[in-house]
Amino acid sequence: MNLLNKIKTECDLIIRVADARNPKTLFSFPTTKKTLIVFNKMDLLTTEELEKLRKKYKNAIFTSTRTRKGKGNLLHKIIAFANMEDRLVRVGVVGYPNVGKSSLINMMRGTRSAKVSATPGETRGVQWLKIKNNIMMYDTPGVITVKHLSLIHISEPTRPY
Ligand SMILES: Nc1nc2c(ncn2[C@@H]2O[C@H](COP(=O)(O)OP(=O)(O)OP(=O)(O)O)[C@@H](O)[C@H]2O)c(=O)[nH]1
Ligand SMILES: [Mg+2]
Repeated sequence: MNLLNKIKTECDLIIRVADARNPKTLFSFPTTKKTLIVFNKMDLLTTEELEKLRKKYKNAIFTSTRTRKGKGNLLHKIIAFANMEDRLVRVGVVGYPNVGKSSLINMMRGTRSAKVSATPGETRGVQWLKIKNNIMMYDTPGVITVKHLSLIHISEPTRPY
């Protein structure tokens, strides 16, 4: 089973992460599971750019793992979901390479457990990390699709995930 299908099967809640500077990095992820959209790296946006994005994506959560903005909001939404389910819930974090998936998980946990790097493709394997007693988060490698290849300039050959 490929990784995205595995996430769809195993996770109860899916977090789709994109780089706020480039909303096109939000790839479609059709699933019947509850999904949250996160635009990370909001610290790199001007106030005007942020306002525009907020208007366009009214239900999205805006975060910065640098300034920790949006942490409470995202955590609140995850906890609210977990409390409703009243059992251990698994949260899958998906997105293109380098958008800040591992950084987000570290921010939610409050510790640096997931490896972060400026180099896309840092996260190789997949790992479960506990963020609360009843919440596990699934850190995954960035997913590279054909659409993504047209969005970024890649100087090195890219491994397929
Ligand atoms: N300015 C800024 N940089 C960030 C933010 N979040 C992450 N970064 C940086 O973005 C780079 C990638 O972060 P990662 O957390 O490794 O991204 P990832 O999505 O897990 O990447 P892969 O595992 O390679 O798919 C690192 O250099 C981080 O320090 C943010 O909110 N603001
Ligand atoms: Mg990572």
